[in-house]
Amino acid sequence: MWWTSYVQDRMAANEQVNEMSIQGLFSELDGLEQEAKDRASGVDTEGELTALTKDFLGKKGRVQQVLRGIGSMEPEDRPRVGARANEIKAILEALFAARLADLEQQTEDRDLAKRKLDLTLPGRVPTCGVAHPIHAIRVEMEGIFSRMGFDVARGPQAEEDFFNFEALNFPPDHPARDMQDTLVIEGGRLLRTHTSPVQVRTMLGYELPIRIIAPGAVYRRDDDITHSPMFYQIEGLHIDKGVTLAHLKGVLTHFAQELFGDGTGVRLRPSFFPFTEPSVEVDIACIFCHGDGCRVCSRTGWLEILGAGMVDPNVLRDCGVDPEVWSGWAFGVGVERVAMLKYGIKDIRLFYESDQRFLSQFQR
Ligand code: 2NM
Repeated sequence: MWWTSYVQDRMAANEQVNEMSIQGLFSELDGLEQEAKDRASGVDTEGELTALTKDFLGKKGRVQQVLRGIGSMEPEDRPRVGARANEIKAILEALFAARLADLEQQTEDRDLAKRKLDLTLPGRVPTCGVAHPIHAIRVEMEGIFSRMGFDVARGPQAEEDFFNFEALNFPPDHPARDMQDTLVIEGGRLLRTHTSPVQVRTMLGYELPIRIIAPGAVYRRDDDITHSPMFYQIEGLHIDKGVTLAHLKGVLTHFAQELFGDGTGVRLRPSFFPFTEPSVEVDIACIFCHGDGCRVCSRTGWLEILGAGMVDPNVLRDCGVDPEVWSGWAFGVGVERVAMLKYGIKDIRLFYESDQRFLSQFQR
């Protein structure tokens, strides 16, 4: 029939038109992809990229417009075009995301380049000051005696001969009184050679009984690796009725064991001081070889750490204390010597040189 071939012709023609417009659509989509790529690489700011993204992928964007046209296509053509449009959408999403990451990195790089402060550097650890080892040991020793009931007494470092020597039973010709050994200053005073004058002042000025320690700087004409012209001492004085050498040994044993550890051996040896009778040297069992004998203790197994004794009745009398009623003992210990033994320091001068490399090792 005439119309049959007409309809067939029309249908074929329609299909051809259809195929042509679909091809047009594909090349339009290809163009879209290329254009998006070109424009994305030309974008300089995040704001421009946001606008570009909206232009291509937004609700009314170019890709969406293509997808909207799908409704008017033949049903069998829709999937092909839809799939291609979605593929381009995914490509563009990835493209824009990558470009955004680039721009963000660029912004951060520019920002860092402008900075004088580098906030990525590790912080400086604040250094904390430490107590000087001599101070720390002195505080430790003061603590031991104060827990045993001793008060801390102080006195002048520029002393009178009377308090430093005369009242302490030093005969006028005693070698320590020689100007060669004692540092003498203007105005008829001397620099105290021990803190005993503090004990004298306490006996003269305070009620009995007495239980004190006198820590502080003392001065002697001495200068080598174990002696310094200025050093620190702690002296102790205990006066009461019925006080004996046994109390002295008990107190000093407790002191030595607190400082050097439980079980540290202590022994007394006879000695001589002008202000005590009897006088003793107090040794501790060598903290390095524990009594076996080593270089530090000269193979004796013992280390001398302090001097002590029963206060001489002449001293008590000169200081206004009746030796028929009262008795007492005294001791003196060098702070540097204890610190040198405890920390194994060979040269006393290290304590006074303020070298941070030395001092910072005493962080507690
Ligand atoms: C020492 C050794 C022995 C001592 C004596 C006195 C005083 F004032 F009571 F007589 N004060 N310190 C004394 C005794 C000091 O130092 C090695």
